[in-house]
Order: sequence, then structure tokens, then C-alpha cells
Amino acid sequence: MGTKILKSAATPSEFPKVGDWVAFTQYNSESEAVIHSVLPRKTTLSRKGVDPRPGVSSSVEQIIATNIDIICIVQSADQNFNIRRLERYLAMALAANCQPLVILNKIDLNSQWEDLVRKIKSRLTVDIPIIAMSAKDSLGKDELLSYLKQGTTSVFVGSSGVGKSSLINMLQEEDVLKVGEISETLGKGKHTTTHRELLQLSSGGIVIDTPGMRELFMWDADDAVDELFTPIVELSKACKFKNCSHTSEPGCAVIDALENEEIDPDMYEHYLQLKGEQRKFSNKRKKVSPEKERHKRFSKQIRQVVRDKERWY
Ligand SMILES: Nc1nc2c(ncn2[C@@H]2O[C@H](COP(=O)(O)OP(=O)(O)OP(=O)(O)O)[C@@H](O)[C@H]2O)c(=O)[nH]1
Ligand SMILES: [Mg+2]
Ligand SMILES: [Zn+2]
Repeated sequence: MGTKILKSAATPSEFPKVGDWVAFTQYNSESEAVIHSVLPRKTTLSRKGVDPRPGVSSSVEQIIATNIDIICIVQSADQNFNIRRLERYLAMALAANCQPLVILNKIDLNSQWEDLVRKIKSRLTVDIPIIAMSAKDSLGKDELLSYLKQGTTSVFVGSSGVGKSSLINMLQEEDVLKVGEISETLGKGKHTTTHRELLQLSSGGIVIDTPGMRELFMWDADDAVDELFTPIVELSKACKFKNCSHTSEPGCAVIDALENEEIDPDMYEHYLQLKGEQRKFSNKRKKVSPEKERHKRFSKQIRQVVRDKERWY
């Protein structure tokens, strides 16, 4: 069915997104519809995107999907597995208040996959289900389906080629989604899925397939990063300075723990990296408040109208 959107939304994030419930009227023998309003969203899964307007370089909230209950974070169990990437997705899920599920796909390609599961469990301090799967050999299907019950909406996220569409096809027991090859030179996917696609499983659950992300910068996830790295946050309570950056200050309990090998150095570095990104993000947002941004855009539109008038009259 075709839809027409009445352009009364003030910001791009107010337009209907995948997962939204909307009020609409059908017309033209039910082949087209007008959307009148978007119902309040239960959850919003976002990332930092680049403003698509020409000449504007600021970052914008890019909504991946809305009203999500479960985020299936898919990683492949082969050499492409990356713990930091997984942590980024987890922070995004926690920031959106959605239930994350870690899916370790392609276990058929790694005979040591159980070690990988242990590694993930020892790194993560939050209790998140990890499901080992193989879309190729139909492994892990019942366990995943036990989460994707009727009444739930879930979204599959992860890099290109990890098998998101293959997993959904496996759940559906038919090839409804296009699946792509892996590049032999890069060992990565070729961005086969190009747009988000929502479908209903025979079990009743709604699933959304998404295109593989090239990079993921989180949107407003500072508290979520703290939640993900609780041991470091707990340690930092004993730092001498309240605003300790845990990099060079005397009396830093985090650095002490690092030197005494009580925390994983990679975890520590990643925590600092993500906190740094979030700090930059909130500083920028403080500078450009949404009202200011709206005002700026409105003034620009007026200037454009004046310019156009001058050109035509
Ligand atoms: N060996 C193996 N290959 C798999 C498995 N799951 C998917 N593949 C293969 O991995 C390739 C990529 O699968 P897709 O399902 O297209 O991956 P995707 O995550 O949807 O990728 P994008 O749509 O590009 O984001 C295909 O060649 C699949 O056949 C698995 O469990 N084991
Ligand atoms: Mg796909
Ligand atoms: Zn410190």
C-alpha cells in the first residue's frame, strides 16, 4: 500500500519509522493512505548519524527502529568476532531500554566456539543471554524462538555478512529474505540487505531485519556505558578526585586495579574510549540545543523563501 506523509513533523525523528504504530486513513480503493499521527513510542533504538541536509555537518539521531522489545545482536563465531563491537551494540541496546540477546552465529565454522562463549561471559558483567547458533545447520533455533514470542517485536542488528537474514529465513523455514555472499578478499559481507524489513514469524513474533552497519556510534548512551562497565564504575568511587579521568591522576583506584591486574586492560581501554565519545557527544549537544537547532533551520528557510522571491519577482 502506498502512503503519503503529511509533512508536519518538526524533526526527522518525528516521521514514521520502522516499528511505529500510526493512525491513518485509506483512500484510492485502499491502495494509498495518509498517515495522520505516529503513536507514542515505547522504545526508540537510535545511533548517531550524519545530517543528510546539504552543507550541514552536525550529527543527528538516526532511528533504527521503534517499539522494540528485543535486540538480537548477531556476531559471527569465526575470525570476524569482535568483543568491542559487541559492547557497542550492547550499550546501544541498554540505552534504548530493550532486552539484548547475543547471538553467536556460524558456530559450524569454529570448533572452539565454546571458548568464545566463556570469553564473552567473563568480559560481560551484565547478565545477558548468549545463544550459540548456526543458520547453516539449523542450530539454536528453538532457544531463539523461545524469546521471540507472540506480542514481541525484535530487531536483528550486526555487521554485514554475520547472517542476520539467514537466521530470520531459518526461523521462517523459508527463504523470504535475500542472503548474500561473503567477500573472499575481505571476509566480510557485501551489504546484501539494503533496507529495514519487518515481517511476522509463524510463532507470532514480529522481527525486523536491518542492513549491516559499517560503523556504530551510539546516541546518548553515557549511562548505558556505565551500566556495561560496572566494575570500573564501582572502583572509581574510591578515586581520590571526584572528576578523575582514570588516566594519570594520583590516587586513582582504577589505575591501581589495572596495575594489580584486577581488571582487563582491553576492557579498561574500551571504557575510556566509549566514555570519551559520549563526553564529546554531550558537549556538542549542550552547544546546540534542539530549540536552537529548530530556530536555526527556520531562519534558514525564511532566508531561502526571501531569496526565491527575489529571484522570481
Ligand atoms: N557457514 C555458515 N555460513 C552462514 C551462516 N549463516 C549465514 N551464513 C552465510 O553468510 C553469508 C551472509 O549471510 P547473510 O544472511 O546475507 O548476512 P547478513 O547479516 O544478512 O548480511 P547483510 O544483509 O549484508 O547485512 C551467506 O553466504 C550465508 O550463507 C552459518 O551459520 N554458517
Ligand atoms: Mg541481510
Ligand atoms: Zn580514577
